Amino acid sequence: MASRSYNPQEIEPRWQQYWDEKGIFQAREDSHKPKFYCLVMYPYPSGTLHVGHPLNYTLGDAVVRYRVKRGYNVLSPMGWDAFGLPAENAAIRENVPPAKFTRANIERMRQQIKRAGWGYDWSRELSTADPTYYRWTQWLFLQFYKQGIAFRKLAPVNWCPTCRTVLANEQVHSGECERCSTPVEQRDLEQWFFKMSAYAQRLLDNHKKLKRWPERVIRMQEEWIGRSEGARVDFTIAETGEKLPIFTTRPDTLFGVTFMSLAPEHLLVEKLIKGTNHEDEVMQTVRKMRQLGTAERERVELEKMGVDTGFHAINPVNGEKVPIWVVNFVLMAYGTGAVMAVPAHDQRDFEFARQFGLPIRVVIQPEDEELNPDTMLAAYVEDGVQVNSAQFDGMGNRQAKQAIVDWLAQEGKAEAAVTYRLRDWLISRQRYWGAPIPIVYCKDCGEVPVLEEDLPVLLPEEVEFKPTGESPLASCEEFVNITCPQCGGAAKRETDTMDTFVDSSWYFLRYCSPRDDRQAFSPDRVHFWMPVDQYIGGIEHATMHLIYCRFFTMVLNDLGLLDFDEPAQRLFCQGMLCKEAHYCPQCRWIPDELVEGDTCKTCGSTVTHEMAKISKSKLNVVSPDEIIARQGADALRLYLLSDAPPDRDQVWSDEGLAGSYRFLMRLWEVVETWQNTLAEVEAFQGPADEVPERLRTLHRLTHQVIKKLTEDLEGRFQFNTGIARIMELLSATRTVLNQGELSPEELAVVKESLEATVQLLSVLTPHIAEELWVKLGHEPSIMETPWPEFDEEAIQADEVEIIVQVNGKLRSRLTVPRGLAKEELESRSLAEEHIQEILAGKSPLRVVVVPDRLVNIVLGK
Ligand code: ANZ
Ligand code: ZN
Repeated sequence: MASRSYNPQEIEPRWQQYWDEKGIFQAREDSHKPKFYCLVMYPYPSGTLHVGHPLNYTLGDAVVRYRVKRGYNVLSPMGWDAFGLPAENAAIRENVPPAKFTRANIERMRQQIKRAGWGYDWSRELSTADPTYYRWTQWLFLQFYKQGIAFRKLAPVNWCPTCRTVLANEQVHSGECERCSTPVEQRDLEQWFFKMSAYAQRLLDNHKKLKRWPERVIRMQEEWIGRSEGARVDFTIAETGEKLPIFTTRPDTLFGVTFMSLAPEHLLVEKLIKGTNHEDEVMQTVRKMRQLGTAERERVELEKMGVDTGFHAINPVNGEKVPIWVVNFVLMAYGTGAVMAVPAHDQRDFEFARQFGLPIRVVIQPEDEELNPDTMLAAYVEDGVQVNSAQFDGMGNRQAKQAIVDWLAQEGKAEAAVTYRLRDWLISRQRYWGAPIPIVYCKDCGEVPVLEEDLPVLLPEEVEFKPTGESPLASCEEFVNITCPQCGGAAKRETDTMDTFVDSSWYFLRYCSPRDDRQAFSPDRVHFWMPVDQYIGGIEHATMHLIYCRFFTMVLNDLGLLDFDEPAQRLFCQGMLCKEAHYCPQCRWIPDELVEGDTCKTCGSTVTHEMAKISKSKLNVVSPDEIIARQGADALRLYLLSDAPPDRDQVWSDEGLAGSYRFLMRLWEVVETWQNTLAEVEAFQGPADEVPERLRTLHRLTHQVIKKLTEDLEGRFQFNTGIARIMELLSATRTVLNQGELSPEELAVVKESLEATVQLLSVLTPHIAEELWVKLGHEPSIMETPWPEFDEEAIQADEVEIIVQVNGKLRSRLTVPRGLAKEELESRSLAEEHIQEILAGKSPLRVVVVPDRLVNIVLGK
């Protein structure tokens, strides 16, 4: 038979079609087999695969194929996170309806995904923008609404006074409207929320159930949830007698308070200064402060602004009156929006006090130096001893925290309190391309939920996308005007749509029964498949999505709709792919092709290079399509997994990709060259001690590599080192083959190694593996053959390390052949140099020998 060369373009589509026809990845529910649900984060249908996807999906595919071979019922679904801003922007820019734009993108990306050969059960495909899906997103909203978990309240939004519209955060550029450059204001509007703050503690407590989530993700979530222990302390406004509660983590510094700080949005601000003669002046500054968003105001480098209200607060510990200021670094959404300022012990307060000439009073002294408020260069934030603190003087400050709160609590002026950074989830978007919030407003009945049987609230497709800045839904009369479900009177629909993160908070449940038109998810199917056994996605989702979907699962558990409260057993987050990007001062970011050395080919300017996360904006993208067309999907997959541990960021290298391709060619050639010779023997299957002497090493290596890959696929995911070992195994096999003159017994062992190589690769580079499996004389599909088992006996090195003790103390180690006789072990130990020194000519009383483990030499006194 003429030798054929490796041609991925020919073999890959053929095997993809074969798997498809055989239904290899169709989920089955066989009650005699264990189940495995492998979920990869579904893509946003932007039009082309993002470079992050191939790594994510290749990892998932390896796990899926491994479980299929292990005989599990495997669920491996794929779908589309189809709502969102880019489709809406394309509609405005190019005048294509978002639905059409999205559908076309899905078609294209489905083809791309299929061509990469990742195995999915396409019969379960879903799109969140499909009414058959968002009907249930709306239904879930109604369940949340009934329980008070979905609710409406005033919240600040970005408001452009010129366009008279709400802006998304993305539409605000350095504090200005992207359309008209008017400074954006923060305005309070009625918005929809999910009560996620009520789940803050449970989200933290449940971390103990997530033992198989990356440590890094748990840390990030803890930070995001941001639990702080401290106290709520009530100050009193001197002029009005009103209470002014604050949250502090440092009640030990209460005697050091020299002023109070209010957030610019604090309700008291306007109330206090209304009608005073400095109202206008103060409000002007306050309005300026309100313009900045939360994130900007939290930055340490923020330029501090403040204004004195002229009012005072009474400190409950000593009755002292301190001025009340409004400052830009206090956030309304944290604690109570009011802060007791202690410049001596808080850096921001310190800087503020210095800037505005406010007093600084030290109340905690370090052990080894005396702080002087006039000469201090920074706040003292460490522990120390209380001073200027009345009866608490001399107490350690940690102890004082508790003591001061206890003392104030007796008079009802304070109580221990816990605060979280985690906010309620603002889910309403003043946007078109999302699931409409199923609520109507009736002038008689008020806020009324849409009846469940009237779902879905369909998103009208034929709407006008004129760039007025107003949401197209609000101007769509047929959508807005409706009759009230309660009284039949005239009513108006809510025109806000839901955040797309709501869609992705439950898609994994829908995959269990994606065509069910009677319920969001079938309890039986969910019972069978959930929780997800392995979730795989990018580290950029460590907080938002991975907290939202946990929150959803908990709420559904509380509603009795799920009997578990965490969505995924095991999580793996892959790192990001980076590549050199080039910047030309004239042409800005330019692609590789337009660079020669340090020169821009277009304009001749000197170019600078930078390693950056692969992104369209920096023109450093690599196209999976082109690579697959050139070197094939298998080479791409192998490269992505072989380059670095997949949880780290990796740097793209064309050279690395070429190396993976060469490896596959080499493997192909070995099988091509030797298939006839090997056809004459059966692969070796016997016990390790029947392996011909000359092939012991190869046999051992084979089983070591099987073990390594098995552990990676069971969840360790260190595929880069696993692949290195597979490569090592192939070279060892070639070396043996090239030595020639192998007996049939020896050939059998070679065949075992080569078949193992192909078997291991069947989950990493599945197309070539299928093809070579047939060449090695088997029926397809390799996917229907079991994963190779490793033989522990064979893995054990033929040599063992023996511990040599003298009077029970470790004195030396020896490496000897496994199974060495007792007498021989004893004499070798006694002859060892170091032991000879210790013996110093004496002969031992006794020698205890445990073969393959230790020798203990007992010496007399
Ligand atoms: C007085 C004090 C003295 C504070 C001191 C700190 C040091 P974490 O740990 O992040 O929870 N704070 C309270 N509410 C705030 C708000 N809405 N905006 C900005 N800052 C606020 O931070 C808690 C501390 O942040 C609180 O403890 C309060 O300042 C401030 F030597 O109270 B502290
Ligand atoms: Zn009504």
